[in-house]
Amino acid sequence: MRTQVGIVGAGPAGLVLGSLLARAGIDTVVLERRSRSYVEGRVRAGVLEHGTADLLDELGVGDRMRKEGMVHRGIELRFDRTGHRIDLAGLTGKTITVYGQQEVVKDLIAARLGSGLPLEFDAEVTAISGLTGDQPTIQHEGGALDCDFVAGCDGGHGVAYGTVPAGVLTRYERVHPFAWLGILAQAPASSDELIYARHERGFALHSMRTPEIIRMYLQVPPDTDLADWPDERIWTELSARLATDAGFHLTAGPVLEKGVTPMRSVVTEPMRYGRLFLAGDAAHTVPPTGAKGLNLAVADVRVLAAALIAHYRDGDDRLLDEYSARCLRRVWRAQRFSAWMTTMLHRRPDDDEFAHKLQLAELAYVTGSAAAATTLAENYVGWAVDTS
Ligand code: FAS
Ligand code: PHB
Repeated sequence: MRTQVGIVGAGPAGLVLGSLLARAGIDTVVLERRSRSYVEGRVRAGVLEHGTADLLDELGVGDRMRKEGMVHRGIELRFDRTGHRIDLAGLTGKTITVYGQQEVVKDLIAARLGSGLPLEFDAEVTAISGLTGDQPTIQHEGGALDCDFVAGCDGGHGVAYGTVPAGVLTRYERVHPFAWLGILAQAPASSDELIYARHERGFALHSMRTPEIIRMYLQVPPDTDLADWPDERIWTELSARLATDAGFHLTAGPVLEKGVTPMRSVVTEPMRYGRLFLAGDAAHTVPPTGAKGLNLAVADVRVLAAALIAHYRDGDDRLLDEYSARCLRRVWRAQRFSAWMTTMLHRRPDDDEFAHKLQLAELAYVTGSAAAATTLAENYVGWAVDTS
């Protein structure tokens, strides 16, 4: 087979890139290791930045998001048994949309298959060659795909990164001394907005997918075994960490899905090698505290799509040459914000009492100062993507 852009991975990065390029008449093939049902069943991110939601509308895949997604104008930071609202819309004029990543992926897959564009499931990419030439080849379970460019959108455990010779790329990594135990449960949301709670026992997050399905997370040790966390224990711990003097009540319900996500911060530099462009989690991972993961992936491919379109339409490679530096400025900005949110809200095992007091002082400042709250709000709702 042959195409102009070979895309490895059918997550948000690969699917949004395929959609952006299709709109410009550029041929792509998306190769996905897993089955369609597996990809559509993965429960991951839940918060769409303002710009991400608008892009899905632009791509013609926003209808269900606008119907089923929930527009939120604020979030709550909870500490010392008291809630403090951050007025995202009042401070930035922007909102976020709560709509599960798996729903975004379903909408993008349906649109791609509906338009008859090639999307191969169960087609694991095993090798990529010729990246320093002008005709790379992607080897996958179904055969070989010749292309002009390869987009490595294969996530944090993909193959693209490994096809680059040792010593060319630099990986900056921080492994955090905790993980998130996440559950999806059939229960009405106990709050209209997201609650990020800092508690002596550890961090907790109350989010949701629909008014009847809630998504919640608990900070747990990194080596946590799910078998040690029966539903009863999860609900008890969540209630303890979210408790307030005003008498907050967390409504429990049947747990539909649970999993433990390790907490890592990773950045790969540069995000390009010859004809290979890394995008999304293939290039970087952020702790989910700042709700940046999916949104960063979308921002990367918006720049990559603009660059590829300029190449094919005008023979102009300026944006391709600037791709990595442009994306990395945004990636490190998101890393800083995610690290700040994570440090402010999580209990590190080696923290001393002074560190705990500093955390509380930080939270009191962020919720007590318009300037500090604006800092959080403008990063949380997301920044415009410059593709000029
Ligand atoms: P993805 O990982 O989504 O997609 C990569 C795709 O490439 C996958 O479908 C994979 O099967 C495929 N692939 C891999 N190797 C391949 C190969 N050799 N050949 C072909 N295909 C291959 N972010 C948040 O903001 N909030 C959260 O709560 C949150 N929770 C998360 C929980 C988990 C368990 C994980 C792993 C991530 C979570 N994230 C969260 C981050 C997540 O949302 C990512 O940022 C987002 O999926 C990034 O999208 P992609 O870059 O497209 O990568
Ligand atoms: C989610 O709803 O899955 C979610 C929301 C906010 C986060 C992380 C995850 O920061």
